[in-house]
Amino acid sequence: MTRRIPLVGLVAALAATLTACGTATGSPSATKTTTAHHPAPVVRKSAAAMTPAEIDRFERAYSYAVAKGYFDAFNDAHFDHHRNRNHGFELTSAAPPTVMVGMTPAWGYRLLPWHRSFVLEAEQMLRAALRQRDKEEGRDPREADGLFMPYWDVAHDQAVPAWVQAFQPQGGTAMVPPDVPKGHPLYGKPVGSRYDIHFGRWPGNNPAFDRLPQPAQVAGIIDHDDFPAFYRAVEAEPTIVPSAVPAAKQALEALDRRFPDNPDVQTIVETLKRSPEELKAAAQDPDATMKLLDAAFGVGYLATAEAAKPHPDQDLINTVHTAGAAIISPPHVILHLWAAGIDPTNPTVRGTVSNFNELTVDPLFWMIHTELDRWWFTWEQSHTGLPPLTGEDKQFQPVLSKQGAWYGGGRVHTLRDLAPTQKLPYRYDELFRP
Ligand SMILES: [Cu+2]
Repeated sequence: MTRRIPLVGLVAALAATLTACGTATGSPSATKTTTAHHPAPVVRKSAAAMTPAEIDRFERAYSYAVAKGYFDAFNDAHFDHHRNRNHGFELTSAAPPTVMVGMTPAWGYRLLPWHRSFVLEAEQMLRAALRQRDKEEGRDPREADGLFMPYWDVAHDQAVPAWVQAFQPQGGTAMVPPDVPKGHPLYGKPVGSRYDIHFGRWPGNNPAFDRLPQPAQVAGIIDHDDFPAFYRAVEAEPTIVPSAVPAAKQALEALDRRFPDNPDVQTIVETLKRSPEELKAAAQDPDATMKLLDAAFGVGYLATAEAAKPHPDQDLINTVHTAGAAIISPPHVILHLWAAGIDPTNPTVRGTVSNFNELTVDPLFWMIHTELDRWWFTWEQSHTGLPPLTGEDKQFQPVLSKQGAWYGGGRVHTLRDLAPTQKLPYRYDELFRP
């Protein structure tokens, strides 16, 4: 059972957060109130609020780690969904992308704790990488102690922060995934063989996914009472925008005339006939969610493919856009697809952060997941529910011990380490506020 924490608990949690912030910035009054037996938690900041020195430190660590191939093990871990059971839904490499569904509900409930442990491993690895680089370059390696993974405050920024967009680290390898479409540079290479990642990021350039979540929408997600409902709002539950439905229906009729018998168009038409209650019920059924997401990708791809033509039919693109405006996909997939975008010259090539086999070399991947983690962190300040996991599903080892040993990581994280937030070695500079 989940219940709201009484106000006193909330105030205490907020006070702890504020204390942590004060400590990190060196405020002497805050230092006095820090308990002696815990090192001060690292404070993760919004990427858009980082100082030039913090950005420089992060970029030096990150570009070095990518060039050295230190993210290769992270790429492979993220891609190995059978070992990690780390998503309720993930994307294939096909064009249009299709959805793979986790084999049990636990795969979905593991999304947030698994990525929480994954970011912790990455932070630890980046600190070790920076110490290495600092020693090579004769700098003071102690600067690495304060390195943190920033978050992308996507609802307020409504764009990729400028320094992040300019930062596109080169290097790293990944495994060739199945389902690579014809026309893609990896098409025909043996599945599982390694290739050098060609970094790509075209934020906003995906006609089907060109709207980011708004602050009020995120606040609504954080308002869900129990963990499963909160999780589904993050990863599984589409939202209908009633004001956009009439125009969307007209647009779908036009698409239906132009592409008769297109099953994806039919699926969206049927979905728009449903009530919000019916949609909520459907979101509990992974197969129904998969069908809807696949249909949204399929309809969206009508515009994607059109946009890549030498003389695109702007009318068709607009019609797809209007049809899509009535259904908002869950934010997890939107953040990946919006940030990655699509290569304007080749619609089969999506940006790095939407390819589940290679996305860890893009710092935006981590900033997306620290943002989702911040939503969960915020939710946890006023709710007591834990992910409903049992047995082995309560353990998370994103990086194997032999791969993580060099940076002191690769350990098993338990759900008790990861939630609730009190035992975490980090805080956020701010909880999510609409
Ligand atoms: Cu992921």
